[in-house]
Amino acid sequence: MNNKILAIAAGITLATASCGNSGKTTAETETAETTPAQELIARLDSTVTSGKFFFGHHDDTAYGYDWQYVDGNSDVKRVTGEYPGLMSWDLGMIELDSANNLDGVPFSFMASEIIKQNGRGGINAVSWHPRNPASGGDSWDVSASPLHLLAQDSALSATMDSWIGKTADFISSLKDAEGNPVPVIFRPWHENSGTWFWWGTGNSTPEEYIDLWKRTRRIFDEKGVNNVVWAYSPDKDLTPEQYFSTYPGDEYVDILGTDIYHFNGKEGVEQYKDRIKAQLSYVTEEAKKRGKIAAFTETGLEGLEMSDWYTNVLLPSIGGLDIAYVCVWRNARNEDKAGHFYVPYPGHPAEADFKAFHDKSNAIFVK
Ligand code: BMA
Repeated sequence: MNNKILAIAAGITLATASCGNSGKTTAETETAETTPAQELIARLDSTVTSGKFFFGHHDDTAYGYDWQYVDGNSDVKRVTGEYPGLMSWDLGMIELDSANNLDGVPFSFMASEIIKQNGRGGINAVSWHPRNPASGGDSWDVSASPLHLLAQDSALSATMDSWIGKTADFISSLKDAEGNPVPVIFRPWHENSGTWFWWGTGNSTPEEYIDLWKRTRRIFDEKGVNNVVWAYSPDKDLTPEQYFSTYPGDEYVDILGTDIYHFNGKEGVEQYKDRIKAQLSYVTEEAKKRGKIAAFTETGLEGLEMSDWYTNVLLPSIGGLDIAYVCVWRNARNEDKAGHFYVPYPGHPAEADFKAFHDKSNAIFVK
């Protein structure tokens, strides 16, 4: 824990801004107020210190295996009795002023669920799968590489700025009933070490990628957004050198994360465990050295074909790692995307195991 976090945890206001002071504007630096982002950082840090971690689920209250938009519903809650401690959401399509995100979740619904989750003592994380601003395709369309073009193409650059601005406006609009900004973890430009996104490897140089982060931070800072905790989350199988080759820098990032999925069911267990051990060991170590938080930003076994996955695969894989949260991906409605779910629903064979994970582990869920 660095001194800044200690000071915040102790409720002491700070005289100077330093690395990772997300969204701290000049005015705030002068008055040395603790920002909502700093409060969330301190909370995440004390969570790690206590040996606990938030359990996260993407789009938790929007839809589940066999339902959608039922007030208060959640597959996690149906099985465990509680909501996940962290809810994850995605801003893809906000850049086009769409009413709904890429998976159909209305942004108005998302905003109210983020506020509700904050009200129950939970936390929220937000990713972003934006369209490809050069081709008009989706995040996975790598037929054009906008990051190679940004420096020369002023129209494209203006589009990029306005798109980032829309995410900043959405996030800064999140306020509780008293009008206080609700802090969120923002995890833009994720899985960039993979080749599947237009901002990823093969479609950008490390320099261009880092510039994109700096651009993103500049736009948020210019707007005075003070409720963002910034998460960096490349994908699996990276040496520390590779992981840090696209790292924007300690002044731009608060959370060192990584996305690692479990593939190939039972046969893939060892590979999954090895991948976690190899990467999250140095990620947690580096986070400590730099006064940052570490997190397992995305994971899961699609379709949960192993009924003991939570207690026998996930838990032992992350045991002993100082991470603030682990987040699994969404339970798509089976009729929309068959078999695309990561937590059990009532009646699924992994139900009892997930309940045991809830009851007996240090994972944080909320009422
Ligand atoms: C992927 C899948 C897609 C979804 C995308 C963005 O992992 O779940 O169906 O559209 O994430 O949420």
